[in-house]
Parts: sequence; structure tokens; C-alpha cells
Amino acid sequence: MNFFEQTFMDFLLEHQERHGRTYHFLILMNSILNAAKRIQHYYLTGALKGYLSLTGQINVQGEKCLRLDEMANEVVKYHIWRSGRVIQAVSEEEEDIIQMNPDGRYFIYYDPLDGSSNLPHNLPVGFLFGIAKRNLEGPEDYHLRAGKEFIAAGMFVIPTGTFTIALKEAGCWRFHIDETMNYVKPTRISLPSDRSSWELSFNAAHREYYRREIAEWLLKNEKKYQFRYLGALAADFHRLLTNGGLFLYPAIINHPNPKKNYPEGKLRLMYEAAVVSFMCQEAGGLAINEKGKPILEVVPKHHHQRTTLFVGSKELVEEIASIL
Ligand code: AFP
Repeated sequence: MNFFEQTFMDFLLEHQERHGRTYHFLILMNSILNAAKRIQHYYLTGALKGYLSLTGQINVQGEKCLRLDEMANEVVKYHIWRSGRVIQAVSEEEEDIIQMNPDGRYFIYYDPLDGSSNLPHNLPVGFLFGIAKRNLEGPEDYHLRAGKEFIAAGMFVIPTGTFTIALKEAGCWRFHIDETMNYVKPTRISLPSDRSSWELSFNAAHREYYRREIAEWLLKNEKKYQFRYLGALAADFHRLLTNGGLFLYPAIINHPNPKKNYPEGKLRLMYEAAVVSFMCQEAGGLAINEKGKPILEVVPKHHHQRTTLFVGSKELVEEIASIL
């Protein structure tokens, strides 16, 4: 057995050196890793310490807050602020853009604890993030950036202990946490072309409220694939990256309870959909919205903008695009 696997930081140092890059991105990534490890620790000890309980507050998304949601947000905020490399951050947990270092080089979009309905059950949640670079040479740019401008996007599946990251034009890589809390053993991820492992992932409770073309496509095609749904995007997308297939969160229309309609989709563009779409592209896949537009091309109008999402193996996403 090999006890000395390459760590993520070794991997990144070598990558940066090979491409003649600065150390700034390393410092930012180090702060993200520190945050993820701390969230991992709080989750593992959370059931006994009461971190998995409700705070009694409602967050900016109108959802009930769990203590760990708030803690995770504070942890990420602190670490990325401390890196000194971030000009502005967008967090799922905060209504406003978070101002950080005016001289910072990066914008970061994050969801510190996605899929929190899994928390009380000790099931997987995700910490997702996307990073765009500030235009330091040209005219000042700002935080509302399309996913295609990301330089990196990644997700930690917590507490399972995996970290998957895509670096622009350098592939999608997965690491596993070891006994020293280092993420180690880079494995390059490519979506499999063999359809026999492909899976469909969607909340089947909503299927009759999807638009007709999508509901019909599902009826016609679903028996060809396995069906898996964990209710936390990072966990569902983790499976998808390994097995291939399609994750979909279409618009929900005509729900008998109007409050449960999501005509623009439920997921958030900047720190959910664009993050997984960027990773998927680097793994050889594709992602579109319900208008058939590539997710990575969508320029957000608002930092908490919602979107529909069809992400996964190219052939399946293209099949969906052809019926929209
Ligand atoms: P929560 O953080 O509120 O649990 O939402 C998780 C999420 O944004 C994403 O991770 C899931 O894929 C999706 O919502 C699940 O939504 P449904 O509960 O409607 O299936």
C-alpha cells in the first residue's frame, strides 16, 4: 500500500509552477481547503454538540436556518477574507455582496452548505464554489460573471470527504480526505461514454409539473437508466461525474400550491448551476438551461438569480436540447 499519496496542495503547486502562474491562487485555495476541513469537523461532531439543530431564523432564501448553515458561512467568510485575495464574495447565506479586500484579485461565489435538508440525517451535503478573476489590466469589471469566465470551480462532499475541482482547461480532478485531513490522490474525472452506467437524477415528486416536452421525454426514456436522487446537488453530481447520465432541475409550473412553483427553476446560477456546469465541461459533459442556452454562457443579472438546469453526459443533454 502506498502511504504517501500526492496531496491537493502538491498537485496545485506543480500545476501553477508548470503554467508559470502566480502564488495568489494557491493562497486562496489554501483558505478554501481550511474552511472545508473546519466545516467537515463541525459536521462530524455536530450531532452531539447540537450544531445540526434549527436556529429559529429564516435565511435570505426564505428557508429555515440550521446552526451549521450559519457556522459554515462564517467559516468560509473568515478564511477567504483572511487570504486577502478576494475583492468580493457572494454567499448563498447572505443577501448582499460581501465586500472584502479592495485590492483582491478574485471574485468568489459559494454555497457553504448546500443540501441542508440532509443535515439532520447525517447524510451528505456540499460546499460549492466558483472563482472568477478580476480584470486587473483593463477596465474595472464586476461580480456578475458568466460561468465561462470562471478559472476554477469545485465542491467538497461533506462529511464523506471528497473534493472535486475543475481548473480552466486543465480537467476535472477528484481527491479523497486522508487520516491527516489532507485531500490526496488526484484522479482525473471524465464522464463515461458507456451508457450502461448512466443514471437519471431529478426530484420525481415534481415531474407532473414540468413542462410537457420534458415530462414526455422522461416517460419515454427513464426506463433505460438507473434513477438516483439524494437531494443535495454536490452528492447527486458526484455520482453523475463518475457514472454519467443526466441531472435535471427543470422549471416547476402549475403546481397546485403556487408557492411551490419555480418558473425560472430552483437552483442558483452563480454558486450551484454554474459551478457544476464548469466541472461538467472539464469532464467532457455539457449543461444547458430550459431555453437550451449553455449555462456557462448565461450572464447573471442578479447574484442570487435562479436557473433551470440540465447537466451531464453530452448526448443526453443534447437530446434534451433537441426537444426544448
Ligand atoms: P437545500 O439546501 O435547501 O436542501 O437545497 C438543496 C438544493 O439547492 C440542491 O442541493 C438540490 O439539488 C436541490 O436543492 C434539491 O431540491 P428539492 O428538495 O426540490 O429536490
